[in-house]
Formats: sequence, C-alpha cells, structure tokens
Amino acid sequence: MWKALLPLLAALTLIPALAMAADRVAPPEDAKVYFISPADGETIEGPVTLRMGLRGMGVAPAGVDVDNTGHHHLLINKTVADIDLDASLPFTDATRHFGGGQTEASLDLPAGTHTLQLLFMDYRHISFDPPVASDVITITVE
Ligand SMILES: [Cu+2]
Repeated sequence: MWKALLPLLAALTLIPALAMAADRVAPPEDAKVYFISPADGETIEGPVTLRMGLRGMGVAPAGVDVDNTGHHHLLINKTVADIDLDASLPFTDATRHFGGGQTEASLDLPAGTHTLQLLFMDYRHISFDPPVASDVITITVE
C-alpha cells in the first residue's frame, strides 16, 4: 500500500519547488539599476568605492516585503547569464548582497581586471522578471 503512495508523495513534494520557480515578480517598466561609481574602464588604487543607483523602484532591507522594492546585489566576474534567476542568490564573494539596504560600499578587490554587474532583487534575494540588472562594467584594480 505505501508503495502505491510513493509517486503521489514525490509529486506533492515537487509542487512547492515549481510554485517557487514560477513566482518571480514583474518590476515596474521603468525600473533601472546602474553604477554611479566606479565608472566603466576606471583604474582604481586601493578600495573600490561602490555607489549603486536605482530608478523606478525603492530600496528596502532583505526580508521586508513591500511592493516595488528590493535590495542591491553585486556580481563580481560573473554576469546575470551565470545566475539561476529562479533561485535565491547564494551568498559568496562573487555574489554580494546589500541586504541592509545599502546603496554604497567599499570593496577590497584583488589587483587585476574585474567585471562588475549590479542585480537588483526582491526581499527573498530572487530576481524580478525580467531581471533588473545594470550594464556590465570593467575596472582595473592596482
Ligand atoms: Cu540579497
């Protein structure tokens, strides 16, 4: 008897995962995230001063569910194409969260050339659909 229930149980456990995957929220049409600093092509000595700009939406701390808000994320040497947009963004050195609602930060990056991209995501660290992402910029740290 219990064996007959297994496929049903398996199907039921899949439902929440599917619901989550489909649960990306549309951003306002004019939503835009962009770098105020650094500038594309900039060469920087020492810590990088990151200033993140946002239009058409508001910044709220992670976990705070208010319509048309979210928090900033920085992708370092990765782009949106490398991210599973249906999942919560992992917390790594290459995928940084500013869950306190920060719009500025100081980054210590190793010397060399790096690409940066901003990805604005919702209170669950899940992307909007379509994603609210900045241009990819390239900087050189000396
Ligand atoms: Cu986050």
